[in-house]
Amino acid sequence: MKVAVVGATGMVGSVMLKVLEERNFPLTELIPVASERSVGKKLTYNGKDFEVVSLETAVSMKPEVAIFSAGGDTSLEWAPKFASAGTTVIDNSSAWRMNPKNKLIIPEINANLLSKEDKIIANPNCSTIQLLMALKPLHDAYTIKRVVVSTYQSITGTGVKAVQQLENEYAGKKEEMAYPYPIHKNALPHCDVFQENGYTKEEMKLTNETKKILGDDSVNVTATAIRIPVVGGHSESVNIEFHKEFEEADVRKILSDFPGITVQDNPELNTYPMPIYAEGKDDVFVGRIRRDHSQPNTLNMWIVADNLRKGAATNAVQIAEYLVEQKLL
Ligand code: A2P
Ligand code: 11C
Repeated sequence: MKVAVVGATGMVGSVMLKVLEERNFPLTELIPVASERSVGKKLTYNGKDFEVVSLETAVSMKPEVAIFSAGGDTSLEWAPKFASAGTTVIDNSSAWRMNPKNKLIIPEINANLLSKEDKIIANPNCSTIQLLMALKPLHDAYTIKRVVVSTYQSITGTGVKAVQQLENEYAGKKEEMAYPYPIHKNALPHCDVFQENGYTKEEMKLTNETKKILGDDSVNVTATAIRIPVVGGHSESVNIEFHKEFEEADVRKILSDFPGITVQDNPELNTYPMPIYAEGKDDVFVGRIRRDHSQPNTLNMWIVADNLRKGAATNAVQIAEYLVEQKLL
């Protein structure tokens, strides 16, 4: 199978190559794609060198699958061109997520919606994926009424430029900045751009993508997204109000039984999820599970995952694996 990775030289793209390799994806030819400035550059995959090509060349090579992580504008312009050439696109940008014609997929939750007709499939936002992995089994059991989430997001979510900004700040260098303020020793209540309603785009992704993935507009989500000087993963403090009553022990069991979730929760031993543990792992880690004593049927918890893995590359590769397994390509 020919697989194109669009944005292969980027933060998420390089993890995609690693994940495809680790999971032994049935790939016969890798087509790494990036901007014109990277064409000709060599990338190593499974010990072999592959040359970066342009988008135009990649379309003409008619790959079976193209996994995109090169920004929304590139996806908007190029995903339809690949789709017209018969390629199934799995897109990691926000370009197609809320389009009613495109499916928004987390394989553990709703891969069953996919069919051969889906030529541009959307990968949800990283902070949405890890949230939904924990919400879905609890929604099935207790019906969620409202979620209040605050995120603590890794700078890797912004891309290479943000990692460079932090390194420049460590070195005391004044160079081009990815953020409007220093990120070293700071916390920015600002992920992605501000919208007219006072929320950022990242915050509204958490609200809108949740409703679409659960297929339930009655689930209310209000979010505050914060950027912190961390690499390795996004963390989320989550307060969930249910329609039905729950027992804490049952919540732990439901979460532990869900594929892709690891419960790390033992306050006596200071065991709880942290980005330094989640980094490089594919699971979503859940801890600090406790009843909210301030109102009925409400739960608090803390969710951490590697935003470049389950939040992006791993989820996209899992979609591709599902398409292969179910013969949907
Ligand atoms: P390049 O390395 O040539 O700039 P990140 O999110 O880490 O910044 O990475 C973005 C990825 O998307 C990189 O691989 C980058 O390639 C690629 N990219 C950015 N703009 C384009 C474009 N217009 N066409 C193709 N690839 C692009
Ligand atoms: C962040 N969630 O950490 C973003 C990165 O819509 O796919 C990915 C943006 C997106 O800032």
